[in-house]
Amino acid sequence: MAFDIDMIKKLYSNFGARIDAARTATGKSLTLTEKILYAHLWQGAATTAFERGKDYVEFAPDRVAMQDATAQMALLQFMQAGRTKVAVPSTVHCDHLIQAEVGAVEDLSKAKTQNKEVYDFLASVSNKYGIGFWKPGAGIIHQVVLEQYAFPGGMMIGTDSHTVNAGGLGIIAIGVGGADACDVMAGLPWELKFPKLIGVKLTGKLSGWTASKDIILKVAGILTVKGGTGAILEYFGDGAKSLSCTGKGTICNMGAEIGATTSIFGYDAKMGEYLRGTGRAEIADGADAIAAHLTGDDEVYANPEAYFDQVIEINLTELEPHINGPFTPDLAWPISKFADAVKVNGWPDKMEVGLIGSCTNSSYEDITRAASIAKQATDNNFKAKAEFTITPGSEQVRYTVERDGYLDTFEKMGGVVLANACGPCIGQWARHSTDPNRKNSIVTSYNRNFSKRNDGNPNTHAFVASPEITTALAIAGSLSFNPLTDYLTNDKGEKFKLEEPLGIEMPVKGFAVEDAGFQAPAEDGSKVEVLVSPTSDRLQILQPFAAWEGTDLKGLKLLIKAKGKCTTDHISMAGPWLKFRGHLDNISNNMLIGALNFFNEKTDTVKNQLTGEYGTVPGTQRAYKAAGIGSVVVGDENYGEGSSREHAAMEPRFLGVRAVLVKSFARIHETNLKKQGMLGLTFADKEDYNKIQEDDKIDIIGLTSFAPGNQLQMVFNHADGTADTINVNHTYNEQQIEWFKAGAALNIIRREFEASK
Ligand code: MIC
Ligand code: SF4
Repeated sequence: MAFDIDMIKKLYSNFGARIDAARTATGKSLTLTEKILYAHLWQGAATTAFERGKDYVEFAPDRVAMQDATAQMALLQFMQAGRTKVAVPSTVHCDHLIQAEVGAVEDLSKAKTQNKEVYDFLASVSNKYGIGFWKPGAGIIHQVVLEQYAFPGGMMIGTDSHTVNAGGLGIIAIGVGGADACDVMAGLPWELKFPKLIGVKLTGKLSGWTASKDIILKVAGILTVKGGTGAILEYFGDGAKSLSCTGKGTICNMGAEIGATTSIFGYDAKMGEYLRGTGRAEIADGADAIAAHLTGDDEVYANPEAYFDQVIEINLTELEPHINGPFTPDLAWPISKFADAVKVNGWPDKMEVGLIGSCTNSSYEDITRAASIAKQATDNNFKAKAEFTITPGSEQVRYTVERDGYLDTFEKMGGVVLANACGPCIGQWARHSTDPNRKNSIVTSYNRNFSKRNDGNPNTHAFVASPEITTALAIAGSLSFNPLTDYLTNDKGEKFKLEEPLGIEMPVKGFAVEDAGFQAPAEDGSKVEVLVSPTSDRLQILQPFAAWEGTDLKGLKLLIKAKGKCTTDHISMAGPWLKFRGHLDNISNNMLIGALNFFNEKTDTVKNQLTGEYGTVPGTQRAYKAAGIGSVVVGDENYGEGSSREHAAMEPRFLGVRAVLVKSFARIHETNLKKQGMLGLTFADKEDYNKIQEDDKIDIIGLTSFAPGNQLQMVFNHADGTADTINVNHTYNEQQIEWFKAGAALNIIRREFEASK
């Protein structure tokens, strides 16, 4: 379970020298982000000034973390890389596959039976290759990483977009697809476009009902779901130092919702306290010794406009609690304006369920603040009007808050404690509903609220808020309740007002746990066998994708022109489909079923150009595949936003889609497409989106001279005999073009391994 202190000490001992070299190379003072990035340049990579948003740079991350739903594909790929052990400390966390239904104990035991095959697979691959394994029930990956592994000044990647949560402890933590994780575990460099930098200056101090969550809800409103794309957000200022370490984690966590590569805070006293409180005093001592390197240079924070590409300033003293939604996390409402918004927009005022916890908000502090509200309801003989659930982030937090009586407080209020897992946050929720067609509202302290995300129901209006606001609203059972100003009346007619929440950052008696749920790998895994049954419907050994045929691509069919938001949830839905995450053929049956077809405004109904009939997207694509015909997917802005799941790239690749052409991509998804040997292209002129017609046959020209910076051409041959030729952009560098040619990045690793034998 132990973090790798030797690795950390080694990094810290070179830190100053690397930063000095970077200062000399760039000729300027450095932000914290730059310091950490430069300290992690791949060995041999030149320390030079990189152009932000442009230069691809190779890095050497210190760690890899994987959650069960994405680890399956990451490790199925790793098994083909020909290595005997992972090259950097890595862990697997079983958190996504547990369905929330009645409560922690029953749900966990059911999950262990239902997912036995997958858990056994993950446990044995981990054992074989030297990967730490966190069993189901141990907790949500990001909370466990924050408690056990994150450290100031480090760099880690994780196969989940909320890996960024660890930024709360001053580490550059980035969400990636499984193929990227596979590279790093195989001992190869990890490549990232040198990011743009957004500085967020926090002044003042939080008070009353306002929590760390409200800072990121506000930032999301300012930057929108696309505003952080290609950028790292660096928080600084006195306001930043006043936030608890886990509160910082919450802010970094939801940076994923604005597309940020990651977010980070400089090392400070709160982080030191958290490290010591979670049994990592050695790291705190090491960080104290190089504290000046673990924050941005003074000149940078004194004059941020000169060093960041964009600067945002937020005065925490004036910040109101926020509620964001519905259907998108960037629709930000200060609580004083929310009741009106509910009325004007006709959102269902009745709040049916309040859900707190998740990787975003399940710290000791969060739980204690929410519990202080719950307790007031019980003390005033007021029974919560809405259903209420709590998902603790880790067994350590759960055990500690139970010991300290907080779970009891929630239960008295009518709350149900769910397993330490993602549960309803990822649609693993058997919601008890009488009529799924009824418009209804829920509020969560989670991060995402895309349509259908939590319960699969498009009629559910999901809003996100802090745990304390969520709790207050659940008590009142109404979206338009404002706990800052409004009163509640109990059955006896007694009127009362909820007092401001009171939280405790670190447990006074310290954290405790009986069994944290960790399983260490075998020292020598060579004898460990990894079994995948050929008849399994949940796991399937991967077959390599075919290499590029060496010619331009002609006569492709348009599979779908997707309209509007097309997140990874639209491309490869989670919820009921999570069970097929290790079986590429089976999960491909969900490909793009949530995407809206531009031509008929329907989901999962596209024209099959071979028959002229309308069919499902996967069904139609399978027909093209059977006929040996490739296809093209067309999309709108920020295509593939949301999660890191590479299934959204592997499914189209597997079913024979040859290119995805969109107005813009979300970062992780674009990389995932490239890794899998797919063409991910963008319109040079976004207006060209309008030229694409339902019956188009498509050629992609220029592939024989495919080179960095060169446009490609696409010809859209319309049914009436006319054609439009358009220019399309790409961001492939030389190495990524090699991935395309080889059919996938993994094919190259495999080839090199074979050659080295
Ligand atoms: C999510 O929050 O959407 C997930 C589930 O954690 C995903 C990963 C996945 O799809 O497995 C993420 O955020 O990357
Ligand atoms: Fe799990 Fe939700 Fe966090 Fe994703 S966002 S890791 S699904 S709790």
